[in-house]
Amino acid sequence: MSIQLDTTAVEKMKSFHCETKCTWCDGCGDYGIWTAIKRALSELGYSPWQVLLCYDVGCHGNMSDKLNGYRFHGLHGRVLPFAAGAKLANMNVPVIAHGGDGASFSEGVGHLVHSIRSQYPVTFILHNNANYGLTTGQASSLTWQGQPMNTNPNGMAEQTLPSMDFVFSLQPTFVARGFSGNIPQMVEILKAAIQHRGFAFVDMLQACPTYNHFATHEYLLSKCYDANAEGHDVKDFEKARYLATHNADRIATGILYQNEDIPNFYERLVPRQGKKTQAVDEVEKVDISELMKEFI
Ligand SMILES: Cc1ncc(C[n+]2csc(CCOP(=O)(O)OP(=O)(O)O)c2C)c(N)n1
Repeated sequence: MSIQLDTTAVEKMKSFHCETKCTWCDGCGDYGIWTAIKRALSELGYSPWQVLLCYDVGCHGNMSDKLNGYRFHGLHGRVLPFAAGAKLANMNVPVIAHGGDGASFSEGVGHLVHSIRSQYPVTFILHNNANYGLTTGQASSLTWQGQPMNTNPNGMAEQTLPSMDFVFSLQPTFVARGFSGNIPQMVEILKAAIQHRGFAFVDMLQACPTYNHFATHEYLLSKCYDANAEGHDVKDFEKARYLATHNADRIATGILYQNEDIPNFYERLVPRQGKKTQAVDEVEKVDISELMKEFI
């Protein structure tokens, strides 16, 4: 059997590739997510010069020099304000923001809350390895309670933050969950997320073979199933919330909730109504020398 390749998409995918040496550990889930993003953007027809990729600080953030595109590498927990601002300045550019579970559910959790309630039109990929990877296996709020970690050798005492229940409590318009071991599914999720009208929250469960010895690649492989293939209706909010939060026996993956009827933040901005230009096109040189005299 011969495999039919879309040569245009393959060439595009190569254009996203950087030769920078990968420093992720062998078996890190970031390799799979990295590949899926390249494929998703290529299959959507984008070239590197047409996209903005924003990274938080963390192991995942080291992707910033491994994937071509306009790139921004910010402060820990602060990727979303930058990504939202850039997107609102130029709505023609797809903006993908990456954050770790440490950054997104501790340092930067406030930004996540307001990004969802504001519906900034940004794709957010949560690199969910359930620990602070770059700082060598500290417990994060998504580490399993009781789990021994480098910072908590007797087991993490705090409750694990119910992240998906929390996200659903904020009335999101797009929630999906992928697994770093299933690249074709991640590609389909990312293509839908990038084209989503508002804020797209994508929980990517990822293996961290060095520090996460509980939700391992093998564990995730045995638990994850494709909810879309089982006929899940992505418009059913309550069912999606149930699937996202009941993970003891099986972990539902795929697009869990999608609502394209809610306007995003930009569409709600009264001063932008009817504008044919992007805010970035309207930047003007303004002489502020008179104003500055007030401070002398
Ligand atoms: C405000 C702030 N807090 C803490 C740090 C230290 N720090 C850098 S990376 C990191 C861990 C990142 O973990 P996570 O966000 O889960 O991403 P991962 O490395 O697992 O991909 C920490 C705590 C920092 N640089 N800035």
